[in-house]
Amino acid sequence: MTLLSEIKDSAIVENLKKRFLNDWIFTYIGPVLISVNPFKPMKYFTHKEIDLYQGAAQYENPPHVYALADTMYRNMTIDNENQCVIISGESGAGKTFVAKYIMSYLSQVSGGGQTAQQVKDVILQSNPLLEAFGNAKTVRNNNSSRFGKYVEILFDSGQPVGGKISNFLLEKSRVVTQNPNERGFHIFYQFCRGMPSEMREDFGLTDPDYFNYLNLHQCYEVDGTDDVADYAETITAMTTIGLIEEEQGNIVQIVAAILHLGNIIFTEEGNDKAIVENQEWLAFPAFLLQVEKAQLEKKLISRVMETRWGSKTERLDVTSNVQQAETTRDALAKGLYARLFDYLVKKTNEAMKMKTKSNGVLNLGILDIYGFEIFQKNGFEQFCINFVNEKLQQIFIELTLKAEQEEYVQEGIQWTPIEYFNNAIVCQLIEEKRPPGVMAVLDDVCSSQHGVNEGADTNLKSKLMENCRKNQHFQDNAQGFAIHHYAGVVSYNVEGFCERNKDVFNVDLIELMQSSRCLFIKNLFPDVVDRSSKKRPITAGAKIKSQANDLVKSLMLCTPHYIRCIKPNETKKPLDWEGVRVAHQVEYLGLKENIRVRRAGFAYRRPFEKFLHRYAILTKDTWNKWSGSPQNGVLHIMKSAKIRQDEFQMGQTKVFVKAPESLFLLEESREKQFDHFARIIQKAFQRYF
Ligand code: AD9
Ligand code: MG
Repeated sequence: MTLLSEIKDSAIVENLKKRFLNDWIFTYIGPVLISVNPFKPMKYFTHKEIDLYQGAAQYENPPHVYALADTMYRNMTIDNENQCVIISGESGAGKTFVAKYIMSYLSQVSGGGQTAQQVKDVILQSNPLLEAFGNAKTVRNNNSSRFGKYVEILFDSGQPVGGKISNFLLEKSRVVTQNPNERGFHIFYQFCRGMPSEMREDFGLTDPDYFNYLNLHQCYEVDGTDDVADYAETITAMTTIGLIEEEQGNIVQIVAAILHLGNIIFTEEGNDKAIVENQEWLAFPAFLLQVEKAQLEKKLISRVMETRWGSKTERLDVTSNVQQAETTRDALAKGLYARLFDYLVKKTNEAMKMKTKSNGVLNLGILDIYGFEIFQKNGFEQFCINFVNEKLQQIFIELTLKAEQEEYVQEGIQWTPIEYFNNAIVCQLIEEKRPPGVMAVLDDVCSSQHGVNEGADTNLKSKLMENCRKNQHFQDNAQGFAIHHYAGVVSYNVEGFCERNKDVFNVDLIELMQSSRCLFIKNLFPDVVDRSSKKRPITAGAKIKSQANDLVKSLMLCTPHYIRCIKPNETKKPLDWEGVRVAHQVEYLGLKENIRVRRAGFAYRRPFEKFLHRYAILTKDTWNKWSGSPQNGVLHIMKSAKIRQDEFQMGQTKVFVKAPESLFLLEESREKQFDHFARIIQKAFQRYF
């Protein structure tokens, strides 16, 4: 890309198109990898390519995700630095696919014994397991990640010794409802269809259309997905991460219980009071959850209120109306599912926990989150998803566009600044405390609410108008508000924002689950129930904000790599190129600015000391005995390696090299020199023995 004769969006799109239609899905902008979703299997992911890319310099082979994975792995082992790769792009652009290629590459090139093999198996198998429970068909993507994850692999001397997965905000509302043409999480269909029939009977699992949580829009099939085959894969994955048969049974039990909860329907008895329409519906979910049927009923249709008279506290059962009972039922289903998901992540982490302590451990992180989304109707979940994407774009801008240019100025390198859109202003609009951004206003409205408050969302809308309208990226509209995100304008419908943000799993439901005779279920709810506590539980918005900021902090401690995924069409078909869609992505991903900074700038920079340390072997004068300043040492090496004067510049503390070719030249000379030494040593060795 940096060699294009003219750097403008249309030329970038044209270049990507040519490559795409010739089956080249990868392209570089310097070290940044662009990946265009081919929507068909490509033939260059075999053992041959693994061999080809292993240890090869970037320029030797066509662009490939294996090359990026190899660079990360080598940087880590050679420079002793933690590495991370940030994979971004909109929903369906191929992030999860590319993340899996990286994991498989690393697992194949890194050696190790039994422990390493165990870590690799768990990491690879965590993919089908967490995808079964955390992915679903959406209109954008048939296998859309509905949670974010950061997978860290720990290495000691280049061998995997452990791993850790951090998960972010699962879209749990999908358990109870979906948009038209979308499904719930894959696992529901896998269990209903793939399980042996006698087992299915035990859990009351039948066709998905029997369950209210799945039959809302009658969407059951997904192109290219075989729920029966995937069921077998999920079971294998569970076994690999160490879930024994009994635990697997408990998991099925919970998933089935959730589906049966959804079939409990309420009706009004008069006086705005909900009752369960048919008592028979209660028995089976109560059995699966191992709780008393009467208790389940009571907790669904009433709630405990406490009133205080002086030092005395009185507990009162208050009946719910139909809508409140439905909300409670759905809250139980969502809460159970979310806890089950966290449990699976916890078990996966336990299975790849480092066994022995070591000081030399380095980590390599792979970030694959849900991509930027615009639907017809966008709710609280889209708001959170798009916020996290906004934060990742911010890291990219900070590190590749801003920091790079600032460094040139700091180091006194000649430089003409390049303009770019900095989305910090959008992040502020969402997460700033003062003046309050959308999240702060939302938390404020939620905290002033007591119990179920029907006008909360409307109140939110007017409060947002009051506080945020000065920001030019904020707009008011009929259903709620719109945000001008870096990737486009998204209209959010405020309906349900307050309830989803409060995310209360009420104390009554926790007590109910703690009364379960099934230890597995009981253990999912270790919460200490304190009704008198005035402390408000953390809101979903506050949680995702702090998770996103923690994530940014850990990413900033690593040497970052970037993959920018592009979705070529909406049809999900191979060789279909929608130029306008691609142009939009090229624009908002900032590829043009990225190329400009890259081309006008320097491909490589290193502090003088580090450079000298690495290339001292190239000259007799510098090898082991350089007594001059590191800066002069660098100049001496450059001169003897015949790197042209206009190919590099000396800054205050670092040397900047323009084109990667000069660097490759240095690397090659270094390798030759090593070979030369190796031969001398070998000869000496032979002579001696
Ligand atoms: V989301 O934000 O999780 O909704 P992703 O993760 O960006 O999204 P994903 O990797 O799931 O997208 O890719 C979507 C689909 O495109 C996959 O299920 C494949 O069918 C297809 N795909 C993506 N990348 C490749 C590839 N390199 N080769 C073949 C691919 N097919
Ligand atoms: Mg994904």
